[in-house]
Amino acid sequence: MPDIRSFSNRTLILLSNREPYEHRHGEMGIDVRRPPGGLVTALDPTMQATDGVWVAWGSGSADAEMADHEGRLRVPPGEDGFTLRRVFLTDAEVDGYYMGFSNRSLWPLCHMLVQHFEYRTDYWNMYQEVNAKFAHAVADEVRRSPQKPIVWIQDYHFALAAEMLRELAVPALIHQFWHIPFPPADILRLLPTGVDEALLRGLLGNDLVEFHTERYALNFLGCVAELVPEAEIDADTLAVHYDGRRIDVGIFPISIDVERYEQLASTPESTALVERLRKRYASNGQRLGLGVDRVDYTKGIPERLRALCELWERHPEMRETFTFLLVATPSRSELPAYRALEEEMLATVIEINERFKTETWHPIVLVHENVSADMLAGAYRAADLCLISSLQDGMNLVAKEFIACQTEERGVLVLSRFAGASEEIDGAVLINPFNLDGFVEGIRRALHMSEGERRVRMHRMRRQLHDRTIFDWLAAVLTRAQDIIAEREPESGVA
Ligand code: GDG
Repeated sequence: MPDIRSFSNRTLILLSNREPYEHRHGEMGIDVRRPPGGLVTALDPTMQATDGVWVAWGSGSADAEMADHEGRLRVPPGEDGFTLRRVFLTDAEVDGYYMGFSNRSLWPLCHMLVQHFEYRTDYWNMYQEVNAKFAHAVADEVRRSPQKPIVWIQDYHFALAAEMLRELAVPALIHQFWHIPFPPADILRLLPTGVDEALLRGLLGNDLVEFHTERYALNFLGCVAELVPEAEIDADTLAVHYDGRRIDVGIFPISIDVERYEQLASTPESTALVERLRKRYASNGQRLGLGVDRVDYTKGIPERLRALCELWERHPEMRETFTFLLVATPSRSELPAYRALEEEMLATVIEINERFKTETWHPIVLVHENVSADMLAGAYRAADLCLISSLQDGMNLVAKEFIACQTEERGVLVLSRFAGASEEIDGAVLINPFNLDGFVEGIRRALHMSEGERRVRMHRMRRQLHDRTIFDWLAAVLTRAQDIIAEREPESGVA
């Protein structure tokens, strides 16, 4: 757990697009939903201990009626932990800021998948307006705060918020975690001239900008060096001198709540699933492979299906002995590129199954829906192999969840070298999803790996993961923020 004692004279004000609790009208009245993901769980204790404020988009159908006239309410529901400040958006704002600039422009650009990049001036205008709207809500919370706050911005939805907060003269340390890759300047420059620079200046409003890997941090510094003429880069200490200030750039690979996944993998429900899956697909020398993704073009799902198809084509002995379970969760289906990908995936799965199926066996078992966390954990534990084929991926938490759930240490992680996780995890079989032959060989190698080698690799990865949980990540980020305050305000007594 992060050491937050020395933090107790600061309020943590967090800004993210997704809210930690969402109220929706359900059949039985109003339901509250907590989005899946470790960030909310990890932050809850810190938010409560610092009496923090979480500012986020109020996206639920019953969100407004559960909050006061300023969009504020106390959460967790029924408890008096911290304040959630909901910012409500019009349909036009959601279209332009979220669907538009965030997900059609920045998401593909940062993942360097330029064929999906779309820019429209109205997306950009709305992104600026909505960033300003959130910045005003954060500034208001800073003003209300009885003690000096720390503002922590999450992700690419808010590239402009830090600079806007600075213009509003908000007296707080401001830092931002960027969850996705940061592209090199040649890619960022696909934005219209001036928009690329405006994004960088927006991020330079922070006191500290955090990335998962050194590669993304260096890309960011490279972009600043090329596109913000008066900024001075200090590549040795990873810092930028700009506008009379020093902006630190930090490397903080995110992780998961490891113990929670271990526990999830041994609930009675998941244990029953493990037994069912192993009996059906992984007994008598058969093997079970697994993929878990949101259906997103960054995850390399067609590339993975192509490699699997080639494996069964070139190595007929793998037919009936190797089955692949594909858990593909619908995502962003309002966007045409995601609908097209979904159709392609469904058609390819049918094609592969038609081509290789026998009377008793289908090569791919597709689960095309959101599954519960303990079912997911059971699948991770049952699998002999987990295949991650991202074309680009900030970190990829599936890799870490698989490792956490592999309590029997039998499985092999086959991991794209374009996932941030590949720069941290030591023990996976690395593949390049753009190299079909190498990808097929990687899967074969994993399937033929001796039990001893599998165990040694998985044991090593599990040990590493235990030393780097999401709580260690949070502690490292918050400690760095406190160190910066202590350097700048020695009288604050923070350190
Ligand atoms: C972004 C960055 C970075 C998926 N299907 C189900 C389900 N999931 C969960 C997984 C995992 C999460 O969704 C996906 O996390 P990833 O890290 O793989 O990817 P993004 O959603 O793209 O996240 C990424 C991350 O931010 C954190 O910084 O690692 O690179 O792109 O936790 O388990 N969960 C459940 N049912 C499903 O069907 N319960």
